[in-house]
Amino acid sequence: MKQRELLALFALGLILLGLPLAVLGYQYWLRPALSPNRIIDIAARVPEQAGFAPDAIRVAVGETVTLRFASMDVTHGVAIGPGLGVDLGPIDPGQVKEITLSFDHPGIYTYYCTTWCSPDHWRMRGTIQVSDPANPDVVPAAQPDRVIEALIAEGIDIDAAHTPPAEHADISILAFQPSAQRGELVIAGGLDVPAELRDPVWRQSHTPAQALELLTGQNPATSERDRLDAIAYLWTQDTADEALATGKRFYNQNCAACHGQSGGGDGPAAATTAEEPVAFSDPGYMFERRSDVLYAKIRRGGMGTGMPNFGTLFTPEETWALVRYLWTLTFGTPPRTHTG
Ligand code: HEC
Ligand SMILES: [Cu+2]
Repeated sequence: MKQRELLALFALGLILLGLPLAVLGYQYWLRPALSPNRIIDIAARVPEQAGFAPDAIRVAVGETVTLRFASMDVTHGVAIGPGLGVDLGPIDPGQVKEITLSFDHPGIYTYYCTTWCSPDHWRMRGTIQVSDPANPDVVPAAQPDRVIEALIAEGIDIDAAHTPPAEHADISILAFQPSAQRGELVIAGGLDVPAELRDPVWRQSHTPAQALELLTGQNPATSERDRLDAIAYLWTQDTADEALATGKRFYNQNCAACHGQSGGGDGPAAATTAEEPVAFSDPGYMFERRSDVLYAKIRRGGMGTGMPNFGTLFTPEETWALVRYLWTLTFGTPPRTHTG
């Protein structure tokens, strides 16, 4: 009897141990041995415990690699940018997710966590250096950003701390929530819109407050509400649905934890930052903002404020999509009544 029990226990032990061993053996020995391409295993832990390991990998142009992400502690999420559109979604503890890809050009890409896993979550990033096999030692240079260069040439200090909204804004603006929806009707009703305000390039480098001044000069008899609504419309109208959807997806994944889902500056992680996250839903604050400066801040981050830099995660186009989405948090979604 005793012996049979022991035997049964032994058999059970073999099964309990053997199954995971077989899985591991397949994953880390058989599968790599059979795989036609290189498999790179990347362990994901909260940044306080080293984040991604490894946090830098090198790939040659044209090489096909499989990146295999395993979560070792809590639920993480993995996306790779800029501009690759790779999003593996959440990865639960013990789970493994992989992507097989290759790169056509030398460059630097970033894999990053998309789930708020810890207070240092946004530091959870790793780089993929794609180099030319002919010149493997040449580190691909970052492209200069023309928008940021133009701001610097203009003498704007992107790294300057922003002025708190209360000291800044026009009280009349704060008392009222401008609406893009109503603004369209105001403009359709015959408001005289100065040419600059119709120009997307001008709007990009000017604040709604500056636009309001021009609009008021041209339409002194119109009510201030109508003028504010018109600005709200102008600042959101040329956002294509597609860009808006991209901006929203990126925002909810990467920004809402601090800035709040609807832009109130009140996300669950807002309390962890050195400075208070900006409230994009506050028109009084946003009336004093320029789109190109918002763009630059997103790409470069705010030194010491707790605002991360996102320039290595998003393309310039993706960053603009984010800026456009921010304006809809202020002014609402533009009406979509036109077809062609
Ligand atoms: C870890 C928290 C955190 C996350 C995540 C975060 N931000 Fe911020 N953000 C801040 C803080 C704090 C500030 C305030 C910095 C300051 O005082 O100028 C800020 C400032 C900004 C500003 C500058 C506003 C201005 O007027 O100067 C922009 C634009 C911005 N964030 C956009 C974003 C976007 C877009 C994302 C996501 C892609 C994002 N933020 C993610 C914390 C965060
Ligand atoms: Cu994370």
